[in-house]
Amino acid sequence: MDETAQIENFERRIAAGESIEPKDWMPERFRKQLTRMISQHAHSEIVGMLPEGAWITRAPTLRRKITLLAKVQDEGGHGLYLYCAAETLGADRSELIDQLLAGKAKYSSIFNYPTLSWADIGVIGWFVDGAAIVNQTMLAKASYGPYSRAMIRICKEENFHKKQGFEIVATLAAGTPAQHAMVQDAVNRWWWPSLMMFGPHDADSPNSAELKRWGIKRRSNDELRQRFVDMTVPQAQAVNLTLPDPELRYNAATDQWHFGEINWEEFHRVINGDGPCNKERLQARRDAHENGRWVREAAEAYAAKQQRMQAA
Ligand code: BYC
Repeated sequence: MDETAQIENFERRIAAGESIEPKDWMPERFRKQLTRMISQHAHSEIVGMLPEGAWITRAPTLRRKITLLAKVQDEGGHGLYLYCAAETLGADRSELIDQLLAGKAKYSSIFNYPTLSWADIGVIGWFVDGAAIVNQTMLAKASYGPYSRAMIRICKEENFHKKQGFEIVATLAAGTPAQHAMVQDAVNRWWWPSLMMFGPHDADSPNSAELKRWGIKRRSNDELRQRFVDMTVPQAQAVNLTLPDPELRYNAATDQWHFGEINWEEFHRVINGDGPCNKERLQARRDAHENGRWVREAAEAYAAKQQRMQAA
């Protein structure tokens, strides 16, 4: 088959809802886009362990501590599934990690904000995992098999993460006036960065058209952001918290919540390395990588020894 026929065949399979698997023919551009997106997603999971990890030692009860520990470990596991999915496209995991450590790879903007109080842990579960579920439930239907299968497993765990977060929020919101104020403050700080997680407006999203054409993204950035807002506003009302947007109002004609404009200047600053915690996050990953060097070297030496013994 010549390349035009291969592309036609590939697009026909996608249109028929078939899953593309690692050994199937795929356009180089499809491979490149997926490697970009999956590796950014993997980095986000790993860097995403840091803001919440900072509260493991300060969790208010043993039960909260065990739950948070499990959640942060889950994020590490998600990163590993996703690096494996990127490897099925021919990417080299150590190169991907080097790109992250060199500050050349993107990861989700949300993880460049600080966790200032215990209430932030609840709000991250509610907003950040909530936004991730909206996005990843769509990606669970992506046309690339290893990515969509990773998403199905990840979404199951994210649902538990969201519930634990909302339970913390509901408890604090129904607590003392000081606890209510603490959780309201966390909501005020995390709301807008959570909306930024969905990426730029559709008209300003250079990758969306290609990703949609090849069935990787089935919904646009703006559609998913709207879905998240519509889902979250009633949840905030149910626990007597307000969202920090004076323009927020229900539109009966569309049955949707209208919301104000995101600060895109802040978004671009954060994704280009100048958010409140970008430097701290990268330094923490570099330190972890360096501190783990002896483990990698020991594992490699052990594997080499096993190979020598088998060959002898
Ligand atoms: N942050 O053309 P666009 C989690 C970049 S972790 C940073 O719309 P695309 C969790 C974008 O990459 C959840 N960068 O891009 C973990 C592109 O840059 P390049 C993370 C962003 O790919 C721990 C440029 O802007 N989820 O759940 O069509 C604890 C133009 O954008 C962001 C994923 O990674 C951003 N927010 O759409 C708790 C999901 N937005 O590469 C929870 C997978 C945009 O051209 N990824 N950019 O230089 C996606 O769904 C899509 O890649 C995005 C962006 C919606 C993020």
